[in-house]
Amino acid sequence: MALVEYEVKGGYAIITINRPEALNALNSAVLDELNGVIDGIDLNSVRCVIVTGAGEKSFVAGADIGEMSNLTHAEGVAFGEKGNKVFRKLETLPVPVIAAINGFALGGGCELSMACDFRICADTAVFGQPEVGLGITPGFGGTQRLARLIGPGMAKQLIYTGRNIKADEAFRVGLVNQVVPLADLMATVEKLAGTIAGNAPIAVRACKKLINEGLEMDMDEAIMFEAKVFGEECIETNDQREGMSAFLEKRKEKNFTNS
Ligand code: CO8
Repeated sequence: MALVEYEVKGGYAIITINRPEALNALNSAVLDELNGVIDGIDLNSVRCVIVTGAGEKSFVAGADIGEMSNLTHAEGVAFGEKGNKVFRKLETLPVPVIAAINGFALGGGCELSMACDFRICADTAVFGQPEVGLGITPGFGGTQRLARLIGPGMAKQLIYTGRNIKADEAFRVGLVNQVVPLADLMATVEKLAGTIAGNAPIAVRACKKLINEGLEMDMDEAIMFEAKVFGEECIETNDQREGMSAFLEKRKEKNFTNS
């Protein structure tokens, strides 16, 4: 049985962390498989990716505590780097990645969801960075991404207390975009993925790059970057011509080719 399952459905793909007996906790083997699955995504055909967890109870309940319990200094650094490398690969994947959070998203699970472009969760979801109670820091980007996502004050409160929050509070603080009944989660996220996959891939990918890289720049530089990508990467492409022709011809069907 694969620890990470991969399924392509039309224009989008679903990655499922598949270790339900341990609430999908991330050990080295899971991280290695996830890395391989991400490397194998065919970006010519896949226009959006969904990440979720197997079973109805957990997205990912964290990094594997058993595996971490006896690490040396050097192994601790290596484990942190392994997770960070994989999560960064997901974050910088050219196509959008949506986290479909079907339960516990704790520690490394909350961190995995934050490496995705945005998060939709079930009403049963629970979020938290409980690491300080285990004597460690968040190690897969939690101190950085949570602070950027919900602001340093709220991130510090959650991280210092290690308090778990339920879906409604996660929505209120801006950690998730939408809360839906568990039974509707995948249909909701797959519909979103389908909508994204139906838009011009060249433009969607450019938007992801602009938002991610632009946030690291000052505003003057960032808006110049936007103008450059607009002009040089979208204008005069087949997708731009197709999108605008369809509008002018009052045509609903569009044939975007990522070219
Ligand atoms: N690691 C390993 N095994 C786990 C984990 C985990 N994070 N979470 C759950 N499991 C296992 C349990 O040990 C149990 O296994 P078994 O049946 O063999 O005893 C099985 O999953 C089911 O779990 P429970 O029986 O505990 O299920 P409950 O419904 O009673 O409780 C909870 C669910 C509340 C989610 C509970 O399992 C829990 O608290 N889990 C740990 C949550 C946690 O602390 N996560 C953060 C871990 S630290 C982390 O993620 C750091 C990331 C960065 C590391 C970087 C290092 C450099």
